[in-house]
Amino acid sequence: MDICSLQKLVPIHGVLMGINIYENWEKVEKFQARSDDWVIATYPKAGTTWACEIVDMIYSGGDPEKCRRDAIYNRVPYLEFQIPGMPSGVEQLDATPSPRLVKTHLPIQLMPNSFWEKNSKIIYVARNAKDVAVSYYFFHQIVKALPDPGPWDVFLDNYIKGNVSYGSWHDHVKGWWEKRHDYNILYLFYEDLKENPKREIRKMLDFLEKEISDDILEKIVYHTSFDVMKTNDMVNYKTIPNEILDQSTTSFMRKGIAGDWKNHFTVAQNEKFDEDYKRKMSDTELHFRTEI
Ligand code: PPS
Repeated sequence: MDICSLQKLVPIHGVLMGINIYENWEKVEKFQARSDDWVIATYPKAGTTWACEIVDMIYSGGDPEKCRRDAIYNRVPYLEFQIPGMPSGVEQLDATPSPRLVKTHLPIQLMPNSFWEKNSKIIYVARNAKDVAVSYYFFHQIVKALPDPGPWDVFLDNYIKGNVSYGSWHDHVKGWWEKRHDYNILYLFYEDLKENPKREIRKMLDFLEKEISDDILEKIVYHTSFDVMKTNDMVNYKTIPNEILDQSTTSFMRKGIAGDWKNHFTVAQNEKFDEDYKRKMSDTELHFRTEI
């Protein structure tokens, strides 16, 4: 299979997604959620892997050895994942005994209905739009199944317009925010997790109805810190072959900070971004910090 043939984006109910996901959409739509599924939902690059590792540490009672049982993409299968020749996310999840951990980047309106029917617990993590833009740009350079991002200026323009995989960041974060009280959703922010991981992990524990000692909580904070995760091959995606994810120019675990956008946005780009942002976010109370 030529991985570059997967780079085409096609709208699914108006949201751009990889052609591979589009062609297998029916299987995702019909996915059978279970009431004891724990789901981590995000717009790409919002701290998904971080949240997945935290949740698996909670699931494993704070034992890092248990979390080394497999790579993160097998411990927390990616619901809509679909690359020919590899098991799809749906296949992986169908074969996983309960309780399962599930990763998804789907906007809320595209979530399979069974998640609402089963009232599964969903942790949504949102990250400020500017840091996501930068992280997503570098990610496009290393993932062979994503379209060539072109120069930063071009990518940023496409990102602002929602012409990227998973569509508009604004619609994604607002969509999940607006429905957070209608379903079993805990809405968290990357910047808060960065500022005070202990406090935010406590919120996860309360939401998941898990009690652990302070010692174990400290262990989870340490094991899921950026520096530790960067060198942990079970989470840094180094186990993925170069033909799919080539980390020779930039790492998946790249910087892991809030505010890196300042090193990449020009003054003009920032002004244009802010003007557009103000308009698109004028109808929500949702507030993001672009630095901490
Ligand atoms: S993906 O591909 O959409 O699932 O990517 P995702 O995991 O959502 O996002 C990757 C970014 O998250 C950063 N990251 C972390 N930051 C802080 N602490 C920890 N532990 C951590 N783990 C991952 C990762 O470095 C990517 O952000 P950037 O800004 O590119 O460094």
